[in-house]
Amino acid sequence: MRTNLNKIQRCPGCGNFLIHLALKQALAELKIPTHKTVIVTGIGCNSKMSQYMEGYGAETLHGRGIPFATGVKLANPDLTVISVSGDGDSYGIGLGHLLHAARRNLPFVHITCDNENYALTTGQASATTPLGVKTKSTPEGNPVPPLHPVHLVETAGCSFVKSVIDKDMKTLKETIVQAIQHSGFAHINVQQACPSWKRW
Ligand SMILES: Cc1ncc(C[n+]2csc(CCOP(=O)(O)OP(=O)(O)O)c2C)c(N)n1
Ligand code: SF4
Repeated sequence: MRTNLNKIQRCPGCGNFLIHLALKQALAELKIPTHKTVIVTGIGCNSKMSQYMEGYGAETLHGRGIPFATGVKLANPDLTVISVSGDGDSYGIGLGHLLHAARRNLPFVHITCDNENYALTTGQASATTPLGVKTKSTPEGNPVPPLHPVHLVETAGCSFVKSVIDKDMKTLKETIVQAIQHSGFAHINVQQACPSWKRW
């Protein structure tokens, strides 16, 4: 259980501040005690969320947060398990885990902080980077169309999947509350600001 929180390190204007706050507000509204909460993250800018919140948390491997969260939920179904990762993690290296979590329908929440790039590694194109956009890895414009995460996860059988913008804090907090209360797997794609790399 983490009680000594590290100094939060994010760029000014990062949407992860808003997602983090909305998650804290949702857990507070539902009165879920810290000893019943587990935040599981992959690796990425977003993934410090598990370090920056009171309670239990694990910063796992890039793309492997969902299997870790699955194990936690199976071992102790009484825990509220929130998995958080980036679009690079959720829709790239970890996509298989996301789709199988949707099929299995275990009751935990996965939040994707979708800033449309690999931010921690300094702004390469991801599976949600729009077509034609210039990034570090696509200097002449992204030649590959983005996938549509909500349709994809819905098609895999997920009965709760929503896309929300980070700056609409009220909707974001309410969506997280509904996702936690949902009886099966719930996925939230958050359109996240990344002023350092997402300049489109
Ligand atoms: C197996 C593995 N592959 C690659 C990396 C390098 N890596 C660390 S973070 C990251 C990208 C993170 O992007 P995203 O998941 O979108 O999160 P963000 O940083 O944008 O929040 C990569 C490729 C790694 N740590 N582990
Ligand atoms: S690089 Fe982007 S995602 Fe990472 S902390 Fe800075 S603004 Fe946030």
